Amino acid sequence: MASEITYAEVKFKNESNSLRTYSESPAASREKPIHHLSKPGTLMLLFISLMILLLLLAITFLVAFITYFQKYSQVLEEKIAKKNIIPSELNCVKDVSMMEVWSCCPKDWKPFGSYCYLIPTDTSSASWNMSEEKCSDKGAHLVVIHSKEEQDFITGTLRRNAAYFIGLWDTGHGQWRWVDQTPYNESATFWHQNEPNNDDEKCVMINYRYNIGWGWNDIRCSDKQNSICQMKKIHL
Ligand code: MMA
Ligand code: CA
Repeated sequence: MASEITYAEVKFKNESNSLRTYSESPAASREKPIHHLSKPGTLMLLFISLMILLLLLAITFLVAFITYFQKYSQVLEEKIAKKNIIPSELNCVKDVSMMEVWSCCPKDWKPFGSYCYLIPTDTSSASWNMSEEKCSDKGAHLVVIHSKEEQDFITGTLRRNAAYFIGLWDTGHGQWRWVDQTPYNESATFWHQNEPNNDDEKCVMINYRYNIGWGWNDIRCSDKQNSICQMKKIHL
């Protein structure tokens, strides 16, 4: 029994001894990684690498920012240029309803009410989308017809054997919309009899039907037709 206790004491001593020996051994101390970091040369190298990395990052960001800014200002400039389309020549009249104000339309455009109209004299047909784009390039849009008087004025200037796209299109199934966001008013529409008649015909033209007169017909947007552009009068 007594010899058993002695063995336990010896074992305990041995363990604590071996621990102490390990921590104090010079070989173990050399293995500690913290010893390497404390060298001033290594620290400096790490610092320089970090600085170079940061510099590279900053340069990358700067280049990306400059590229983005240049692209953005180019898009902005184009937008402004498109908005400020100034016609080279204007025809103006003194507006009786507005004192000291001149109401102007670009040369070759016809004035009526508060709008100017470009009626094609030659046959230059294009799809509905292309026609709207051509108007938009002139600072205008495909014609929006607000009243019978306006429709009569326009048709009075058109050729009976031609057809002309107007600024009306179908956004769904009979969801008619004007290009300038004027609300579609059923009571001021001038469809030919039995038109619109086809859900695949999503764009609208105006044409003359023999013995009937002028009216609207829905046709395919890819069809090529003449077109009428319209813009608000310019006040000077
Ligand atoms: C007919 C008539 C119109 C239709 C066109 C398509 C000539 O008119 O059915 O409603 O839009 O054909 O070409
Ligand atoms: Ca039709």
